[in-house]
Amino acid sequence: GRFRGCTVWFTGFSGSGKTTLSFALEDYLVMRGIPAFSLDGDNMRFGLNSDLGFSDEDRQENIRRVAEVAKLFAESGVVTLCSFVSPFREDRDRARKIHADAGLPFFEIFVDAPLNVCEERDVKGLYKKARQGTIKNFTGIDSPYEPPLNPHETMHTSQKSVVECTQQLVDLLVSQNVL
Ligand code: GGZ
Repeated sequence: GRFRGCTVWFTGFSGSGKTTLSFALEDYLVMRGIPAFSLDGDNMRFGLNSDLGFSDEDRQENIRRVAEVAKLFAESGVVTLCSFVSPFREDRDRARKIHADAGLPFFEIFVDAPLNVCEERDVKGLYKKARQGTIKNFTGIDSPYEPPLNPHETMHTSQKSVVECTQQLVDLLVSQNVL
């Protein structure tokens, strides 16, 4: 088949649904024989980036390393799905540039669930801890989030099902000649 390597970059609050969408899209692609792989905090922050925390500087370095790894995956022909809060525009722009310089497509997806919805979900109980002050620098509570100004797609995960969101992403990849 033809070359499809690219990176789909999901950004949004903790609990917004980034990883859920990434896994759903990965399943969809792999079932159709298209190599796809998900990178997120769970497989990056415990290994390669285990030396990094959540200060602005550490997040910047986290995103830089992830972007370099994603570039390599994409270069190898994989549809690389990155789910990171990635709260800073500058860091996401740098990730895009790393791909652009290598001639690889990069799609920024804003996973846009309102903070109060993410906080109500509180899957890991982290918002509660952030409100209590047990966790510091939590995005949306005491650390900023800069929404994308011009994302390729915005996913309203509080209003749409996972299936609907996945279809929206597939439509994007088709329109961008990845699929
Ligand atoms: C934000 C935090 C924090 C702080 C721990 N702020 O819902 P999760 O648990 O699984 O996703 C969050 C994840 C964020 O890691 P990232 O690598 O995506 O962050 S960044 O892109 O900003 O570097 C959350 C958990 O780690 N977590 N502490 N203080 N999220």
